[in-house]
Amino acid sequence: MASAHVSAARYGKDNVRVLKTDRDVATGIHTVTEMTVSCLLEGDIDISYTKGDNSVVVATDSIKNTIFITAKLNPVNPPELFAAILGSHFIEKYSHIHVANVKVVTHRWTRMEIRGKPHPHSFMRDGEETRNVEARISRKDGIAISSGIEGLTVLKSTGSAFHGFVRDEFTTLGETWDRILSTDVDATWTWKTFADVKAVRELSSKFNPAWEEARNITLTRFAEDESASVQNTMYKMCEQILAAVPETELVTYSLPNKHFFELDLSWHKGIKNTGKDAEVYVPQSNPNGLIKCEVARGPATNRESHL
Ligand code: AZA
Repeated sequence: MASAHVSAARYGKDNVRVLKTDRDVATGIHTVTEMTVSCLLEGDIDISYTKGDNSVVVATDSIKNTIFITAKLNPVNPPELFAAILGSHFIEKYSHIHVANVKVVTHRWTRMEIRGKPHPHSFMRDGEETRNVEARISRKDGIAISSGIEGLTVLKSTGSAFHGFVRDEFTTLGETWDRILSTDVDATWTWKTFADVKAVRELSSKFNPAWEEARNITLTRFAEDESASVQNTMYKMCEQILAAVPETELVTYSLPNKHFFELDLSWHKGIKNTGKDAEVYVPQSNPNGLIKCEVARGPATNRESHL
């Protein structure tokens, strides 16, 4: 057998679904948080792969149990703090575990408005958008957290152009000064590294406003920008989030360009349905453009990309 070694390994439980209720007895107002959690551990675990020695393995079932117990004993909101508490547990309890990679996907349960008033205990799923947190809790490197939004689907029916691009023998796309723009927003903002869970706790009050700010900036920019391209609009969003949340150092967006093709209907009685007369479009499911960017605070450096 050729000489080989484990050059990287991590394991744990993925897709752990948790719902936590918070019941305010005084007011009768309930809050619900539904999350899908992943927790993958790294450390001195090579012998479980190379020798079948399970003495170093914290079973994935125990990792799942720990997620439930941690959710019971701690706040799950903000998810950044929950992720940090969960990951820190593993490196504190097991001396041979050096890193925990925690992902928390929080699903939307928006409080219902009933008869014009927020209902104390009824909620609705208003879209597939999620609030995501990815945390790497490391004995050596501290706690790296990035927060994000995924699956926020938006569309604008004007205020978007795309012209001046390369024209050569491969080009069929026409220039446009007015088109439909639609995308599923996937955005992340990365926080300055935290020394430990105490440092995360100290910044705890910033995480929810940052998510609100990033979501608001995304929607407002999308709606109000006279877009020259997806590239240009997303860059403006990144810049604005970095300015609004000084504790962040990096923002990324990944935006599919969901195309809506104009349809020539002139074959039917000369009907006009293109250019300024376009009303009926054909939504395309694929292929789609995919535009990504990462914007870092300060001048350019040779840092590794997160895309
Ligand atoms: N960016 C856009 O905004 N629209 C496009 C592109 C692009 O790179 N390519 N085709 N259409």
